[in-house]
Amino acid sequence: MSEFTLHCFTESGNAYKAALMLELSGCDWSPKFIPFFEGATRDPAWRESVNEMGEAPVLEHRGRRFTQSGVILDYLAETTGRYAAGNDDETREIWRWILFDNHKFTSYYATLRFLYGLQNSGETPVTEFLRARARAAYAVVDKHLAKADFLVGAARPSPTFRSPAISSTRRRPASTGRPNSRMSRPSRSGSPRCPAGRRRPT
Ligand SMILES: N[C@@H](CCC(=O)N[C@@H](CS)C(=O)NCC(=O)O)C(=O)O
Repeated sequence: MSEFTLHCFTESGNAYKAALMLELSGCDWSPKFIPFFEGATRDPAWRESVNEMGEAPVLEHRGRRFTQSGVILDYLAETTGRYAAGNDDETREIWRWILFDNHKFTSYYATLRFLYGLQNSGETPVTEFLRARARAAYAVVDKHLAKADFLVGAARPSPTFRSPAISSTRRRPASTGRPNSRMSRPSRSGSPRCPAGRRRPT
């Protein structure tokens, strides 16, 4: 059994943040597939036993359970010592970008991607609203990255965990809708496949 278990599904950008961090940190981990599109996270029993908030991702480690991608990244950085903040100022900087990510990219970009890319809503006033805000958020990040290699910790030998967080929302164009492979499909043995984090994300 792996040391870490990540409840996830492949279309989830928030799960991807945690999966990427686990891979980059060299953790011994395995995915536990959430049948999200069959409504698993709305099931009261799932909420009772896995996450009362009804969201992916969920990380299990040594009998403890963690939810919220930012908290999961924070826990992994603390536990592994990889990509951690070097001081209090960096900690605050990381949380500043984590909160920006959760607000702007998850609520605007991820919702746009869900409606337009996965549900094929077509262009609507709602998608236009979301796209304008997502573009504005990307512009903020692009402007910051024009001056630095990483959002936080540019001068350090390795980036902080802020990078896995943002990378999940930057990994695909907005209009993706094609089925993806790794975290969603059972393998031949019946267990979910492990995301191949060392390969390029699609
Ligand atoms: N703030 C949360 C957002 C998690 C989230 O929205 N996850 C999506 C999948 S990517 C989900 O499970 N949504 C279910 C819902 O909102 O009902 C995090 O960063 O982990």
